[in-house]
Amino acid sequence: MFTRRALIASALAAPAAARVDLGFADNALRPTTRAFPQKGEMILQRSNPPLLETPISVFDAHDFTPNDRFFVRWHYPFPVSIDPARHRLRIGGHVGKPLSLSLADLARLPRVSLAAVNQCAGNGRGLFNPRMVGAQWGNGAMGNALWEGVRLKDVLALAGVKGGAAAVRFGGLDAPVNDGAPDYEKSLPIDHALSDDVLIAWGMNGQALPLLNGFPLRLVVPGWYSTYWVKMLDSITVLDKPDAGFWMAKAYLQPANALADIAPGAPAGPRVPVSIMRPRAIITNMVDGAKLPPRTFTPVQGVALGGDQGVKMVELSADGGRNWVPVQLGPDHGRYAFRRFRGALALAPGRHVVLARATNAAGVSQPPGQNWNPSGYNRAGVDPVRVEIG
Ligand SMILES: Nc1nc2c(c(=O)[nH]1)N[C@H]1C(S)=C(S)[C@@H](COP(=O)(O)O)O[C@H]1N2
Ligand SMILES: [Mo]
Repeated sequence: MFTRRALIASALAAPAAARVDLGFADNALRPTTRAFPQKGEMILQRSNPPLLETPISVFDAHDFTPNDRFFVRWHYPFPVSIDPARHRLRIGGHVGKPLSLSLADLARLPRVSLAAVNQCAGNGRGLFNPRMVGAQWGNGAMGNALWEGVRLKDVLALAGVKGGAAAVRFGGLDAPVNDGAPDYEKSLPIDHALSDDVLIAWGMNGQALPLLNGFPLRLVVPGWYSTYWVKMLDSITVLDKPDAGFWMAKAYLQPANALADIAPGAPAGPRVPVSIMRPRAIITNMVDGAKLPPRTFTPVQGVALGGDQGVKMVELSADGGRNWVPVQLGPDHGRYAFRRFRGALALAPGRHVVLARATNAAGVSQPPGQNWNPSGYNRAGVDPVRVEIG
């Protein structure tokens, strides 16, 4: 006698027995677009609000990522027409004198320029295994630019930060789609906000910021993930207690340990806001799965970042990490910038896995495996590149 459940089970048994092979590599479909204003060819992750990724080949050709190839990430819709003459930056909260500053007001302060890597906290999320929800970035949600503007601390001094300040919160012109969704606001602890290297920038690689990268003003927080680099900056609020808002207290949290990792499926445990980037080396002249012609020495080049410290060393391995050889580093544009590297490996015909590993000036290096976490933040492990010679 058949129960209903048994009938269903037997009906499913036959088709489920055959293997389904769709014949395409996971994450292989990466369409590009040239449709976005002030942008050249970009990998399209999402059109609205835009998520545009920089093709890795762009990093292979430049120390400074060109503005028209620089990645783009927005959570919410933003104005697509901005009159810089009418833009105002409001500074309020726990200050002596609330201010509303024009771009001309800001330009009267001492000017600073600084090279720094802007990297999404989710850069490389699409390379984790198992995968998690969120934008399936490859390693192109990052870029290096020369940022020009003024020091945040000089702007805060104009308003006069009162004693007992705990944090500084930043907001931009973009706004949530749904009623009640929290405005995109991020904050820095007061000591960090008052440090020398945090900038309010209007310039990027000698030009105005592209609109998609935050025209006319953005925060630059060197060494920290770009979730803090608030674009189209129009409000700064000094807080007398830590920011309890959604984007600080509920979003962009990672496991509270050095590598921000847990075993896939393990309980999340205590979490802290993402902050300082970790050292990474990304090979840019060969893609994973490449077939390459045999050569005595196969060139391996790429870009490295050190987090909030300079890059001290990049090493290559072609034997699974048993032996590492240091490679030559390119020009030093400062501790927060990309450092390009160039080396070579003697690779015999056949299959190889090429590894590149960065170490920063504080001696922090990349772990061999992936630092998996449920949101796919802070990817820090060595990214293996599989190649076939011959
Ligand atoms: N106003 C505003 N600023 C923002 C965001 C945003 O959604 N709105 N996203 C942040 C995140 S998560 C990233 S990764 C960077 C991306 O900077 P970019 O688009 O200039 O590359 O912007 C940051 N600043
Ligand atoms: Mo991001």
